[in-house]
Amino acid sequence: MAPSTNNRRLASQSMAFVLAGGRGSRLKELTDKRAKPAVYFGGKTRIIDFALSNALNSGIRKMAIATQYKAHSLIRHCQRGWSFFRAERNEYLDILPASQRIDETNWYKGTADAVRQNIDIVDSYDIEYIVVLAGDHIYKMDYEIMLQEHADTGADVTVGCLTVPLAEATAFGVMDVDDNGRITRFLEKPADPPHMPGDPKHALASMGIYVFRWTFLRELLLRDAEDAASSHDFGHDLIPGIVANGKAMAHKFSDSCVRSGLEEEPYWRDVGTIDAYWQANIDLTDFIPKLDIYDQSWPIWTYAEIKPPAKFIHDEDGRRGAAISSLISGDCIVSGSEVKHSLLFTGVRLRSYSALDFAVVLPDVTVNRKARLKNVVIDRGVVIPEGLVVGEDAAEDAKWFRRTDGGIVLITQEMLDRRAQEL
Ligand code: ADQ
Ligand code: ADP
Repeated sequence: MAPSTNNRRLASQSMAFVLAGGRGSRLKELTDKRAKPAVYFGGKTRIIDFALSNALNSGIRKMAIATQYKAHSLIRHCQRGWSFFRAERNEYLDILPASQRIDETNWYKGTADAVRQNIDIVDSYDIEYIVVLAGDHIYKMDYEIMLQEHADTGADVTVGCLTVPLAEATAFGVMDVDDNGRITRFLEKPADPPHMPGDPKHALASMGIYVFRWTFLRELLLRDAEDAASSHDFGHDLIPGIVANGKAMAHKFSDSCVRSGLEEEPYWRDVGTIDAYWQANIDLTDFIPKLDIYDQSWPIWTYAEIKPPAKFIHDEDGRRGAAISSLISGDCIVSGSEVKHSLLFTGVRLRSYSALDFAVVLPDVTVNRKARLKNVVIDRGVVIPEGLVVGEDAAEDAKWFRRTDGGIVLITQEMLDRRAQEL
């Protein structure tokens, strides 16, 4: 169980600054129209809802979201879903699009610059601590525990970290820590990452989340802005600088999970590739998923329209419409068709004789008669033509759609339109 609200002393003096400007280009066409934090995840929610819900459930009531790349879908979602903060209660949620603050040509140059360009807004929140978060990870975490650790150790920065396989560590900030948890070396995305002592298969990686005292970070940002050699990025510039000249501490996600009791096994996913995105969604269909989205003590908040319930019906020929080992959201209609090991977002319609197997189907998709789709991700609003078969012939799939090396097929409307024109 999470600590009770009267223990949330530090969270109430803190803000969450959520970095949500990155594209997430490895998600390919899924992020052609929307930034990665706005990508749908888990049936009803979007990726950014996890960071925002963590902050809210941790007791943080002041939040800012920095956006940049293809921000419209993200901004619309945050305005609709996260607009319940009330200034009268000293609660704030500000959406901070790049290029509209200091002058109209000044985009955020890096993650630290995204905070620096909004110093005046952070000042106005009158906070002691700032929790810098990435808007593009799936996990549950109680930031009060990290804040307490930060205050107890008197660190200049506390960096959230976890253990990752050495082979994947090149995509992360990788660190060495001493016996007290102090970071002694920090390498951003090293080509040849160092492994953990006594564990040649793993590295200690940054989660890209940081706690600072605001007065400390504020000064650091102003100094960094004057530094012509800096790329104004937390991972490249600020964190290595503090490791060299100040006191940087590591906060272990696994310890945090044990202390908060939120997850039995630490669960954190980047979902940065189509394979990882598909897998993390499909994992939710497991008998006991590693990520518990049903935990009432740590709800994942989102924007959701009020929709009618999901419906399963026999078609006119008397064929059963059924789903098993699947998550089916509101306003889905499964008619004379079969759904297995799949996750259907809101408003998906399945017509007779169609079948889905290991499918992640984004909102408002229609699957027409006799389509059979396996190991797929289907983008929002796609209309699957009658009789389309995907997941049985790799060469045919790769001809029209984006097929990953892992054998997952992403289907968008643009791909289907091209196919229809050329056939
Ligand atoms: P990356 O995630 O690769 O590494 P980055 O691309 O800078 O770093 O993205 C960090 C976050 O900031 C993302 O949520 C992204 O959406 C956002 N972002 C990127 N550019 C932005 C901009 N100009 N304005 C606003 N937001 C922006 C980071 C750390 C690593 C760490 C990994 C963990 O640098 O040390 O290991 O996160 O995933
Ligand atoms: P969401 O990401 O909310 O599911 P869509 O997939 O419908 O939204 O679209 C992604 C983004 O692209 C949205 O911000 C939407 O406003 C924008 N968009 C969609 N279609 C068009 C279009 N034809 N012209 C311009 N913008 C569009």
